Amino acid sequence: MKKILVTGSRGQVGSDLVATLRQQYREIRVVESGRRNFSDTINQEFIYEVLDVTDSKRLSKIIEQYQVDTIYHLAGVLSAKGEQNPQLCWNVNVNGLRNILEAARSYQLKVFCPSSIAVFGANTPKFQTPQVTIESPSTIYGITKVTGELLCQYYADRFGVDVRSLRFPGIISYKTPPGGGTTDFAVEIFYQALQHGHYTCFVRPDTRLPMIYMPDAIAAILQLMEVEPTSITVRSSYNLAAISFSAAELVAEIQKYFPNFTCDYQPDFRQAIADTWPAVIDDAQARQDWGWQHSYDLTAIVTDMLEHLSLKSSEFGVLNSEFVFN
Ligand code: AKB
Repeated sequence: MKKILVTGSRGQVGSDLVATLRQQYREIRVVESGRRNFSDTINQEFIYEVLDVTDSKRLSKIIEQYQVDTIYHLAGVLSAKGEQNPQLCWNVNVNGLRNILEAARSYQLKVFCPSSIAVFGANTPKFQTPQVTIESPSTIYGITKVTGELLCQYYADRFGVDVRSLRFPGIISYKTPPGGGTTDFAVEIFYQALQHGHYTCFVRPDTRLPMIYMPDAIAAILQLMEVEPTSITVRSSYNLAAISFSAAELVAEIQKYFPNFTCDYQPDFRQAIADTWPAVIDDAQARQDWGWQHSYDLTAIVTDMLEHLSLKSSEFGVLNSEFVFN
């Protein structure tokens, strides 16, 4: 039986990944973990452990207790929150990852850890951004992700650690909202459309960024983790693309369902971050090495998001009855 530890398991990616792992694989034991204590994890069949990934002793204890063989390391601080607390961002993203890789070396674990399009910067080609190119991030988050990629490469080359990674674009999902990212507008907009029929967007309408829908992101993680090690030619992190759209194009797509939905634009500090990121990513290497392909385009994402958020609208309250999706 496989024993999987997921760090940051109640975050945006973690909550979807854990659900999919439990659904798709019968012969596994998933140990969830995160910094916070959740009351719903007491007295239930699922295992949840409080874990701050900067605490290497606690990490080792959990690995030994559950005889973990694989880690999906999703705990991290995103770009916007990172700018508000650069020290925390470095500590969690770099020291946390180093602890995971050290544990992987000692206990011979397989590891997945996410990188980001934030490794790129203003000097990187903005369109068809290649797998290997200039990485000149201007955010502390981007700097931690470049460092993380180099650490992954080093641990793979020097110690033979089987670590695999993806450079995620913005991830859109309905289960758990993201927290503290620059691409969060592409999720917030759906909640605001349903609740208020209006959204004030923190980036300009022409801001075009690479994005992916959660089911595609989860499929990419699981596909990458299942492929034979010999097929993997990139140990730093694979470029991963699905679609790219501007904020205005997203608004127009939502307006196809809700013609009265309005959006105004008040760019804040996150605009400067978005301006340094690529608009369109070239992920040919991932497609070639392990057959990556995405399923959801913008229309499919908007339809699915509105459908699912309408179903759970009682949780966050749809204020405007005109904005009921059916
Ligand atoms: C963020 O906006 O910080 C993240 C990312 C692209 O890494 N979603």
